[in-house]
Amino acid sequence: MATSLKNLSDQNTTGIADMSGFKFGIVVSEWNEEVTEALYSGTLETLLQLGANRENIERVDVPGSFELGLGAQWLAKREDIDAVITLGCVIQGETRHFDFICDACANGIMNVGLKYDKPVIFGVLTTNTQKQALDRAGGRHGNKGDEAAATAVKMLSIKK
Ligand code: DLZ
Repeated sequence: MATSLKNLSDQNTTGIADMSGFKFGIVVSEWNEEVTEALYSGTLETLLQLGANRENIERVDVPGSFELGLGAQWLAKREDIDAVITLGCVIQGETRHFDFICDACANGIMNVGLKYDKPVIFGVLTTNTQKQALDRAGGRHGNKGDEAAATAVKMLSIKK
């Protein structure tokens, strides 16, 4: 389903487990900072709303979305971290850079989750314009950060 048909902040979280004892790592890309900071705000707020403790949420910043996989690995390999959420925003430019960054970023993030057997969530917007990104970072299509947080919580609940 296209995001334009679904509000990213509308998540069904019925039946989720108690999150107070779980530790979350959040990796934030500095590129397109206005967008990624809005994603971070949504992620943090939603994790707290769903029962996570503030002291159990740790943030790591990386330069760009290409580096999200490695940042996620640094957190996922730690025994005390239960789930990692990656937040980034890649906007289409004039060259093929977009494709390479998106491919590497998505594959890197998925591989970390499979390698460490932990939820590693893809909270990355890949859009044609900055407006489309802002629409999905707290704008008219909700906030992908909310979706990413809810997904981490759902995956931990399933695993439990
Ligand atoms: C270089 C680059 C470009 C052109 N665009 C973006 C972008 O839209 N979003 C993003 O997160 N990062 C971008 N980057 C930076 C790359 O992710 C990466 O940090 C650099 O290529 C260095 O490895």
